Amino acid sequence: MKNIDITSHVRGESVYVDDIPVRTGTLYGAVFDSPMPHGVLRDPDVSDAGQMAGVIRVVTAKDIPGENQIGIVVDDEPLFAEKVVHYVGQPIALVLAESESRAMAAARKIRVDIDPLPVIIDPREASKKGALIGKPRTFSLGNIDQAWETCDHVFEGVAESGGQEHLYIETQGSYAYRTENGGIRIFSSNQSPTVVQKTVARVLDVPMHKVEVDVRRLGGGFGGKESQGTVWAVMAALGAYITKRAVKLVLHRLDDLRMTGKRHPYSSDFKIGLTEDLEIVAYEVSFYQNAGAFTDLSPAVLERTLFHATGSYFVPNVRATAAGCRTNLPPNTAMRGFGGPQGMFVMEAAIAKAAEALGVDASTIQKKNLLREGDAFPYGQKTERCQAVNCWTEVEERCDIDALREEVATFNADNRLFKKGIAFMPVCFGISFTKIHMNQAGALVHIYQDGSVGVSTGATEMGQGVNTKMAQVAAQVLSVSPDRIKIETTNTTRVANTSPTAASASADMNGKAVEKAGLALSGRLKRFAAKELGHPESGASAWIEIRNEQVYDRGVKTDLAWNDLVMGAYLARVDLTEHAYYATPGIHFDTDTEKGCPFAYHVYGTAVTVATVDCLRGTYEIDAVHVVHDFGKSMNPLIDRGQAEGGILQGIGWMTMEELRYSEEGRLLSNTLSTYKIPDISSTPREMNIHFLETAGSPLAILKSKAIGEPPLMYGIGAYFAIRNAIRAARQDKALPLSAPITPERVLLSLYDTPQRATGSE
Ligand code: MTE
Ligand code: LUZ
Ligand code: MOS
Repeated sequence: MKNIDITSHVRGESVYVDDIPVRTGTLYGAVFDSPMPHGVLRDPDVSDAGQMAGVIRVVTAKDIPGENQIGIVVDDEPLFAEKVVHYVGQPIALVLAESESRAMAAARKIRVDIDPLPVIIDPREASKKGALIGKPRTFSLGNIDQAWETCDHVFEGVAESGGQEHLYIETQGSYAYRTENGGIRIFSSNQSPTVVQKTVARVLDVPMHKVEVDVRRLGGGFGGKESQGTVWAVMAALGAYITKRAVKLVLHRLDDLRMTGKRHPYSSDFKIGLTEDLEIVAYEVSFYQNAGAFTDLSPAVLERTLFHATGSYFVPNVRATAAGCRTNLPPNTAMRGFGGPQGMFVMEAAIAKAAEALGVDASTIQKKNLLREGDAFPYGQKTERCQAVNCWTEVEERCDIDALREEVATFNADNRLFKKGIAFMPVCFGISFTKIHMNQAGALVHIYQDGSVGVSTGATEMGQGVNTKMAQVAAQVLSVSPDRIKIETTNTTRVANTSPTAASASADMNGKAVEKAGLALSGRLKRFAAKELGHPESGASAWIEIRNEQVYDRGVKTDLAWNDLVMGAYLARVDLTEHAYYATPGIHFDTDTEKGCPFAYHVYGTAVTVATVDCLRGTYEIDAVHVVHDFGKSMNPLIDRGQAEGGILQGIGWMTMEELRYSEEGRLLSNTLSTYKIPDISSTPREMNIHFLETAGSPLAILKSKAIGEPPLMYGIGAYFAIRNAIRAARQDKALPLSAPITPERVLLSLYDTPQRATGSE
């Protein structure tokens, strides 16, 4: 089934926050943010700004009726800086004016006096100075200290991975106005309506029932609107609360780039031990997470790094330690993969280092150590329906790996200035929020008198197709045409206490709630139909079936069609509405022992990436990405393939060209789209072959269709190692750093001992 939004998207009729028709008297917001990375803040001077024509109000921390606090895990983040600023881009004031341009002009007139304090932007330096967020955590398995003695080879090293900008097409934004009796309604581009509701209530000091949050869709979120969409929603709500006028706050792209957090950069130490026949027997890793200035979601991201520290491999002796390090950067946050990619990158770096030192192909080590059925992860859970080996061998066959290797070897022998490299990247990603309590969802389903259906859930649509999947579930369980289903906005008054749309689990969890509601409704309709068809006895509803909008009685088609059934049920006073609740069963985790069974299931797959490096220029192309992925029984192959392709490209971007640069004073240097390059059509792999592995799926996946949102991003790690292998084909003698992204500049520096200068004498 095609995406239900396809027509309105193509016609430009889909509504985003900036498209909502504004009410008369609407005010526009512009945020004034800290120009300094760290320092003591004197009272901001807003008088010039406040006197400008069209400016209605300048809001600062002093105007907050409730708490100046928006922390999601820990209460350490003010809405507006007060007394101290902690990063360049930290909001200090909100200007409200009659037009956006006036608001922005006024914001530029605000003056602040900041006495500088020391600045830290490096996570290792933060760790040395004890600037940690929470306590470091350690996951372990076996006995690592003894294990080293049994190793024939031990290698150590450092791996670095950079941050990543979400670059959702729709920037952060919200629209808010007051309703009667002190209520407030907020339209937001947001993955977490309930978090917005709760935080607005806290900042305004009103009960949650006064706050209604409504999300039609997001023009992309990618994790960047899991916690950080809240800030702007709360500001709009606060502005509306204070001025009693509607307030619209949509960030300009450059403000969004500067003020919001990104994927966490990590710096890590690893040590890997192998036997003579390349079995990995020991792995030790220390992660230094660059968390930024406030906690945000960093401890949860850190936790997922630990969960995925050993990637797709079974390692019997493991010690993985992770520390969240507080720096003077914008608070880094959720981004597709949520710490998982950072953990897996270090494991792959360790294997690459071992392979290079031993003179074997990394894939030999990778393949040998893949997870098998029943293997334990360091956190105690064991693999079930493990597809790691199946995906690997299937992709080897599909891409004809022997011929491919031969082709690459011949190419490399024939070419001096161009070199090719191949890399395998196996992925194993756990599905569920790692915080157990977050694994709950709800749905509200109405059948209207004409037989059409309205479905509300806690999931937000951000381009990943969750609304289409919800419509499919409802259509299937009620056995009606998908045309009869409408997916409503995500609204806190219809489905309450929702978890963010995140962790790739929204289709599963919200879908299961829709399925439950649908089953309850069809059960009720069948009981009614049984009576209508002359079977008053209890249990007779078991004879009734609804198939393609038609009622069947003991397998025989009756004259009773869906429309008449629904209308008849209504007249007979049958409740045609159902709310259902789903909580993922069987998952648990104990943070004292760091053991449990945190994931409903794992998603598996393997990618083979081929890259070509231009050794004169340092540029490269990704020739092909061949993937075999375990989608389970995909309920929507079109959407799932789109998720895989998009995820892969985003992963390639993170590992290759997307480079976030901060100055030593914590100022974002890559602050425009000319200095922060994301993959465009010309950097897309020439070929992306994504094969759906036939598997049984998981009973905890919606309709056995496994979660797909995040896992494919990690195939992008293969691009890093394919490029690295191409460089090594040119320079076997040279020790290369394990540092991502591998930008063309870095490729060039790896290829030549001395950077070539135009006037150079070399
Ligand atoms: N796809 C699109 N088009 N836009 C997005 O913002 N977010 C990703 C992924 N795919 C995203 C996307 C992230 S970070 C997650 S967690 C999942 O979608 C969330 O949706 P799901 O739980 O329905 O998979
Ligand atoms: N968000 C979250 C996530 O709060 N918890 C998670 O475990 C998670 N995992 C992936 C992406 N977002
Ligand atoms: Mo995705 S990082 O879970 O929003």
